[in-house]
Amino acid sequence: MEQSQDQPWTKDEFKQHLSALEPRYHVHHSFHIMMNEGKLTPTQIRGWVANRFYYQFNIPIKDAAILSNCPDREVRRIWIRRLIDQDGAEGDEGGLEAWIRLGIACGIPREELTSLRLVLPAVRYAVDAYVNFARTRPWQESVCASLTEMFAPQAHQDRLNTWPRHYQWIDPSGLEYFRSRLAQAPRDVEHGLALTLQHFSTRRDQERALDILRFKLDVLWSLLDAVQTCYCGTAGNG
Ligand code: AHQ
Repeated sequence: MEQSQDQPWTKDEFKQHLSALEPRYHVHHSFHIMMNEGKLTPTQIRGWVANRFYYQFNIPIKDAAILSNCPDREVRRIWIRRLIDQDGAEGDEGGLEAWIRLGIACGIPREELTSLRLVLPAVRYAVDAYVNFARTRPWQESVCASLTEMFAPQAHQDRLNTWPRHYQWIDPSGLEYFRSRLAQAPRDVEHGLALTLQHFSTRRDQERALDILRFKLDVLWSLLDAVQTCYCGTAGNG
């Protein structure tokens, strides 16, 4: 029987619609493809690391905004793990420090990376749009926006598989951040997806969830557009 346009999708159907947005994920951006094919120069790699640091730097700020908007203690006590993963805790330097070490391994001194001097205007604009979204939208919408990470484990694995071969000038110890996300991202996605499937229950809400994920996919895509335009002299693959 033809499903009516306002009939909610089942959870499986909803998850399939979210996953169907994968082709818009930034691993398919020409900059990322060139990266995995070993075609980037040290300057282009450093440009990506320095600009992606602005995204990484803002992840815990974004997650703190979600916590501040969320009245549900059960959600907060799990979501707070994300801040600790990035900011670190006793005995664990955390993801931001690991990304700084990636920068040092690629030849970017700690102070130069953390000064944010290398961050491009369009990267700042895209990342700030994501943080402001998390500050101003209901926490459930920001949880949904984090689900681009459904597609991230393959991105991290690709880097671990290709950088040591293609970029032998980078000390492999600098790749620790990618290794750390192989376990953390699926754990985070399991929680974020369960919340999204639970809180976006009408068909209208579910369609809104797809719009939110498209917005976040555009944030990641436009970050690479800016890096490619600046460091490769060409726009992305549209
Ligand atoms: O390292 C990444 C990370 O910690 C997060 C958190 C999550 C969010 O809350 O939006 N998204 C995300 C992502 C990370 N790394 C990106 C990459 O390609 O290395 C992928 C990115 C994402 O898919 O949103």
